[in-house]
Amino acid sequence: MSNIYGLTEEQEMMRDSVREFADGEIAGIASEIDRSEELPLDLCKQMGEMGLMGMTVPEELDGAGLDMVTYCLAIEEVTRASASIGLTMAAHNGLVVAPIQMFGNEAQKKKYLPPLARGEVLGCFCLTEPQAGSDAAGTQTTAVKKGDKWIVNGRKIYITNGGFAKTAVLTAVTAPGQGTNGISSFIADTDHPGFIVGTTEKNKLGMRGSNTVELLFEDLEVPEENLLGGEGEGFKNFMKTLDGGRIGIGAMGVGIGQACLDSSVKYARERKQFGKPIGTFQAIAHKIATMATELEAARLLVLHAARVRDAGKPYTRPASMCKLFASEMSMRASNEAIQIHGGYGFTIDYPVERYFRDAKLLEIGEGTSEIQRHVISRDLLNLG
Ligand code: COS
Repeated sequence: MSNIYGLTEEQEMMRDSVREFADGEIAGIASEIDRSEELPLDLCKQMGEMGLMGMTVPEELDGAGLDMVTYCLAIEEVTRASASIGLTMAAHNGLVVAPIQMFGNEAQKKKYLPPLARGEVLGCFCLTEPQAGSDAAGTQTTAVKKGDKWIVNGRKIYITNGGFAKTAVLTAVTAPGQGTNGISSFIADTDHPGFIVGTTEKNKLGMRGSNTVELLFEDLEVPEENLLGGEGEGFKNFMKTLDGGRIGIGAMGVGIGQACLDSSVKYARERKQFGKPIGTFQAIAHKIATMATELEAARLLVLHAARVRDAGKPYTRPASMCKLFASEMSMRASNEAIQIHGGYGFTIDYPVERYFRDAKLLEIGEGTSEIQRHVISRDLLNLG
């Protein structure tokens, strides 16, 4: 197909090579990754070698030096094969590499970005706490300055990559009583004493191959030079990080949507009932038409948000819009994909039940659909 999305030759080439990699190396083991609930770390390393773990990091820091549009194309392709691997990649790039790149000083970037970008180490983003989910400012983790160190205490939950990460970015209250301005962000080495990996979530509804853990910080020592951004800027830094992350989640929605469409078209052409392929029945054909149309709309919203960001313009609203629409689209698409597959779709013999389970997380992680509607509407209404 000719280039209908206004992509550059370089963007198309990268998309095609990630597609080939995802089809060849990930798609065949996606179901096994889901069933075993184990993140294949060697695959992450391989992805690092391909430049997928530091996509927007400059080449001089061992990254691929690519733009947000290319990043989204890659996330889509990887997620189409396995959403668990797509999430691992999105959390690493969008929530760990990105804030260090955006808010880190030169020394921090030089120290932390190259190994992350090469995929030698994984990163995790530590925001969510038992009392701080949608209310991200409800953080109870504290960091107290003692000499040339910050002493961090607290508990984080649902942390993607947390069980394997070597580099963590985290938020903690440094000035109690000052609301969001009293929260700072830090880079922590996970092999320091006091960084404790707690319970690993098992039997999640979906994204079973992605690693989700509880983390405990018990007098974790963070050197003062690891403050990320200025003191009291942590909440805003993490909000800006999530704006970018949400574009990545939108791209994941497109990946799952595409997988649903591919499976549904194939099945509707092959499966015969009443002596004809079921795709000849309007009830099925129209489901596929709706799925394809909504998928295309989501893809364009994601590309738009990525382009706004690449252009250096404010992207909070387009990011939330693409995340909201693409995640809900992927939920509808996977629901309809199962319906098209009938009883077969309800079993693990076909991948559509996995798409359905994985899609649900996209409506929750990196801000629920309710939070996205809140962000979009308050930006429009401007009522304070
Ligand atoms: N970019 C830059 N600054 C931002 C921002 C953004 N996207 N969002 C908020 N801020 C700033 C505000 O401008 C405000 O600054 P001032 O104090 O200078 O006025 C400050 O941060 C506090 O913002 P706000 O008052 O909006 O904070 P709230 O406590 O009302 O929280 C929401 C806002 C609900 C949007 C936020 O908590 C949120 O996104 N929650 C969802 C969290 C989430 O996605 N978690 C998933 C983590 S899983 S990886």
